[in-house]
Formats: sequence, C-alpha cells, structure tokens
Amino acid sequence: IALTRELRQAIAENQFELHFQPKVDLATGTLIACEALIRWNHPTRGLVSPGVFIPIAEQSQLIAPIGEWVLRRACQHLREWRDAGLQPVRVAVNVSVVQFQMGDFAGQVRAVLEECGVAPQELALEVTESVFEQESNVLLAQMCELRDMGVWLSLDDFGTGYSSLLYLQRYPFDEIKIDQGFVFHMLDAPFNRNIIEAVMMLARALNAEVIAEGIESDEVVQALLAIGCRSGQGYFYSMPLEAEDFCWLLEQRS
Ligand code: G
Ligand code: G
Ligand code: MN
Ligand code: NA
Repeated sequence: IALTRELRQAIAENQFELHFQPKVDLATGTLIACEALIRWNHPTRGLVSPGVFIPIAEQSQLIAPIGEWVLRRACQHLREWRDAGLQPVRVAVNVSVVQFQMGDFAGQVRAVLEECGVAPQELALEVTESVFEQESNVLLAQMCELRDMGVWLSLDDFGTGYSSLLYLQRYPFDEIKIDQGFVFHMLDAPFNRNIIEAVMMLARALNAEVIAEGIESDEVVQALLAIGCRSGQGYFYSMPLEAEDFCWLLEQRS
C-alpha cells in the first residue's frame, strides 16, 4: 500500500523526529527520566501517528531501519545534551519485538552506544508483553545481555498482554509500566486501584520498580502516592515535547 512506499521515502528523506515525554517523581514533581516517541512529519499528510505507521513498519521489515534510527537518534540527543553541559536523564526507547527477532539486537545497541559515546546506564528499552508470546531463548538471551551491559529494561503497557508469572520471573526487567487504562480509571472503580496495588506487590516480589503512565490529574497523583507508587508519566505533567523544549527542562535542573 501507499504508506509502505511512503515510509521507505520517509527513511531516505529523514522525515522523522523524536519527541520526549518526562517521567517524574510523583512526590516532588522532579524529572527523573524520559520516553522518546517517534513522530513522522509527512510532507502532505502532516503528522502521522506511530500508532498508525509502526504496525505497518513491523509487517514490512521497515521496522529494522526505523528502529535503528530511533535508537541512534536518541543516543545522539543524549550526547548532544551532555556536550552542551547538561545533565541528561535516562532516555527510554520503545522497541518492537520484531527488532529482537531480526538479528543481533543487543549487538546493535552496543555498537550504537559506542558510536555515540553514551553509557548503557543512560539508555532504557521499553518492550511490551508481546515479548512473551513466542518462547524464545534467543530473545531471552538478548535481553539478559542488554541487562548485563547496564541497559535499563522496562515492561510497557503492563496488564494488557500475555504475561505469565513464570515469564515475569525469568526475564530481567528493571521496571514495570502500568498501562494507562488502569491509571485513567483509577478513581472511577475500585477495581483499577486494586489492580495497581496488586501490580506493585508483584513488582516488589520481582525486585522491579513501578511507573504509572497516563496520569492526567492531580487526584490520580495523590491516589497513586497513597498506595506507594512513586513514579509516573502523563499529560498532567507534560505532553511529549520537541527536543528543544525538553532541553529547556534539562537546563532548569542543571
Ligand atoms: O506517542 P504516541 O501515543 O502517539 O504513540 C503511539 C504508540 O506508538 C505507542 O504505543 C508507542 O509505544 C508507539 N511508539 C512511539 N514511538 C515508537 C518507537 O520509536 N518505536 C516503536 N516500536 N513504537 C513507538
Ligand atoms: O504504548 P506507550 O506507553 O509507549 O505509548 C505512550 C503513548 O501514550 C504516547 O503516544 C503518548 O503520547 C501517550 N500518552 C502519554 N501520556 C498520556 C496521557 O496522560 N494521556 C493519554 N491519553 N495519552 C498519553
Ligand atoms: Mn512506551
Ligand atoms: Na505504554
């Protein structure tokens, strides 16, 4: 279809950019990390959502060059911020399972970090529970290799997918991101709040941290703090920002 051809062109003509959404300490509102989110500035369609083109890229193998572009660009930004005298926060990059299946993804990450002069500890990778769908020792080995390097591993959209307790225990996640659906409706129904509390207990058992996404009000912040959830992300704090605007947040904290 047309979008596939246009995606190829987008890669060649560099029509993508990264936006950055803050992750904050809920008790203080302090910036603690961020998530990089790809944006496609289409010459005629305008901004195309990754929700639309990432699935197409996954089906057409184009996720390989796009995923590598995202990884490199995120690391370049980290390097640029450091060179500008700022103290950057850890940047999380979303990774599609397809990228793990296409080859030596851990090796690619290592090479890009070296090329950009960025420490593994400055990078986080967010993957969804779809990593568990096909039991694969190759995939698990790559995740362990990344974790051993010092890259932070985050389980995205938790609660919507295919986790089993056994997989959760086997895979080396540093962090669980509670899906925004539970967070949006936290105050409407006790169910959602109870689920979030249960996830926090689960995370404790797994020795992983918890972050809530999709926070849109101070009421939700207070409810999260009341059950001991200390990190979050969402429009209440900030939309995803252009690099220049995010840089301004870094300047404020330096
Ligand atoms: O930023 P936004 O809410 O429009 O993102 C929509 C979806 O696209 C989210 O599920 C998000 O995880 C995904 N996404 C955004 N950027 C990337 C990226 O660089 N790589 C991958 N694989 N997914 C991304
Ligand atoms: O699937 P993933 O968690 O990577 O997707 C993140 C997406 O969620 C981004 O596209 C971002 O724009 C969106 N997002 C971030 N915070 C909020 C929020 O508070 N409310 C809503 N509706 N979407 C959000
Ligand atoms: Mn994410
Ligand atoms: Na998510």
